[in-house]
Amino acid sequence: MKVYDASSIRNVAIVGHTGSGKTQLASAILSDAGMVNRFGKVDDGTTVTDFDEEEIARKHTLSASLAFAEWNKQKINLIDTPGMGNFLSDARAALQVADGALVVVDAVSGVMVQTEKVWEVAEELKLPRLVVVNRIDRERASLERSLTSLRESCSRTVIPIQLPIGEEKSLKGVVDLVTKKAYIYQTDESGKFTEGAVPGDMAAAVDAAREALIEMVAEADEKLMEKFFDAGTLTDEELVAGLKSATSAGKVFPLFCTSSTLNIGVQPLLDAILAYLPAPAERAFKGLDKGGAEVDRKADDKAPATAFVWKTIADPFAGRITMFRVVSGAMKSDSTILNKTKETSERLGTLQLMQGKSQTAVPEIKAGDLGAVAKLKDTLTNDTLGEKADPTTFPKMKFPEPVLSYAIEPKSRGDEDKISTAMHRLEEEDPSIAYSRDSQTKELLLSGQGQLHIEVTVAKLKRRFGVDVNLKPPRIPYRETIKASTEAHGRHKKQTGGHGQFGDCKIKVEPLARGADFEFVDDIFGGSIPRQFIPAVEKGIQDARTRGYLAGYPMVDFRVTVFDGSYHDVDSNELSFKLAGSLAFKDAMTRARPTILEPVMNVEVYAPSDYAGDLMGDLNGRRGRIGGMDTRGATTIIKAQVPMAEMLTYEQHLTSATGGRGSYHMEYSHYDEVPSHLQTKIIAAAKAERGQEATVEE
Ligand SMILES: Nc1nc2c(ncn2[C@@H]2O[C@H](COP(=O)(O)OP(=O)(O)OP(=O)(O)O)[C@@H](O)[C@H]2O)c(=O)[nH]1
Ligand SMILES: [Mg+2]
Repeated sequence: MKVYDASSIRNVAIVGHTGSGKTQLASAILSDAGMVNRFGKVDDGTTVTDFDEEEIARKHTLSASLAFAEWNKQKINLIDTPGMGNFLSDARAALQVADGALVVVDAVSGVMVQTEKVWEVAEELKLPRLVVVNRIDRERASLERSLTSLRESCSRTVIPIQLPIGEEKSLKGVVDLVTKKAYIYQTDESGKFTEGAVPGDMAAAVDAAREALIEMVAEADEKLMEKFFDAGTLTDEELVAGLKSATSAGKVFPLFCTSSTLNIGVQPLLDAILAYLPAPAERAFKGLDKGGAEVDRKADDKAPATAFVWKTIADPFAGRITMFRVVSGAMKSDSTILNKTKETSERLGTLQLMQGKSQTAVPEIKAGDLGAVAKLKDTLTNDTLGEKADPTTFPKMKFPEPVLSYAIEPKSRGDEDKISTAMHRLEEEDPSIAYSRDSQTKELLLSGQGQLHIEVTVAKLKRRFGVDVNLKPPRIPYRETIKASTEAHGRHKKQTGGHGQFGDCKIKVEPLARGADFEFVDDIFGGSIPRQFIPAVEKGIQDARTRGYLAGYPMVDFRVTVFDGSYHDVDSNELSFKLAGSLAFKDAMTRARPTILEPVMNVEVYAPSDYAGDLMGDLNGRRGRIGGMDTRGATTIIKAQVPMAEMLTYEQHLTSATGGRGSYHMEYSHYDEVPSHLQTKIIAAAKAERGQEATVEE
């Protein structure tokens, strides 16, 4: 295996909405570049990049994976990423270590919700992008509609540099607008093609599209603009050079047409990756100096060795696999390096290049390249590896906070300990999940980005670590609050033989605005309660409010003012005042009109417009408030606010209602009062649960 340097590598993240054909495209690339013997198919579970059993079974990418193609003596590193919303954090990580992206769009549905999300991330990272309109062989595919949606939602400067020859099933190949050549493909998925003249009936369309391309490129550069005005056009050399600099600068986004199942249009895309996307040598990587200021790190292999860890895989056999980008210098097998983040030393074993799951051992990996190593002891995702004298570290990627929790319990009792070890390994692999134990209910909680995310994590737990768990219905993080102000009294008095107990306080409770949480005010004048006992009163109220009043959920958004009380010289102590506080709280609740709050989510649903009416009806039935509707091409976007409790089954509903063509995104918005008839159910459920626990404890 040749060692590539920073000028002969391209690091490309393949991103886009689920089902757009990213994995299939990666497979066609690897096949056409001769990296694999057979053309792998997503539908047969034979691609290089979807190798995980769970991915094969579900026919979706669930985790980013790395492969490479050698093309014209250059190395193209491909990172295939998940397009489903639950797993998007891996696409973010991939974009972080790439120097360019292929944004893949389905030619039938155009831009979808995750297309926009990944586009935004690429924009933040100022990453050059090529757009691939894939699945152009499908019925109702349309370059024109896809382009319109791309221009509306992503950028005005997305510009075709190819046109497809033939439509839908009769797709034959593509015309390259730069060279004005036609590539006609064989129909046997071999990727073989012949080069020829532009078909006569396309001549006018090709001229017009080429004109538009030249104008767009000229617009991105003042000097070219002048030339364009003088000569009325650009030369081929000017066009190619202009396209390269405009693409590298993120000013223009060239668009390609492919069918990755029929293996059409792939080689021109590979040529374009080399021609228009920057090599690591041409693009600095952002680092931080000692004081935290941004510094540019060039991919210079003579500079001190440093690497950024963008992903960790929890393999039950190989142990931890650490995936990194060598930012500068070179990493060597069987050497020692520092983990700058943890300030520990790491022994590197044999460095590996990854081709999906298969690994090739290499003696060194140079600046700009992506590689992996197994069995590091302390190193995790987001860490910087480097040399002692070099102060640079790399900024940490942010992972999304979990939005949904399920309680899990092991099927066999002996697995309790195993669960926590395995879950910690999986948390290392996927920082967007969280594992904890509920301090109130003692349940084990698994939190993630959505139901599918949780299910996949549970499947990994079983398959990789042999731990089988039951998923219990997710818990909604309800809260309680009050609707009325009142005054209340709590007195704790006990006389038993010697020392007695005495605490007494009067409080006022009043509702506060939503989101204000809890306030405690000490309004005691004249020493009716001695200073040292006020914190005890507060503690008593705090404990009582976190246990809730109606259904055991923490009480929020209210103020308690303690304004009077009395004490006994001998019998008063902290415990007595704590109990008095808690009694006063309970007394207050009988008049303060306590109520239950539930989280409400902002929901955006994307689906073909034919389904809009039904989907809105369904959202109404879920107590949703429709906030607006938007159409983009053939897609309708519905915005609504829906209680979280009603959204737990939404994923399955949307999939079956739209035949898998709809998708949605949701995030937390605010807390709102639960309608009273539902409160009764929540209270009954809480009682039943507590009753059950009581019998278990007996
Ligand atoms: N007709 C047609 N089908 C395609 C094409 N590319 C992919 N497909 C099919 O579309 C489905 C999804 O393809 P994938 O490559 O798994 O899509 P993906 O973008 O990787 O999806 P995620 O991994 O979920 O993000 C599979 O059934 C593919 O066979 C294409 O160009 N034409
Ligand atoms: Mg995929």
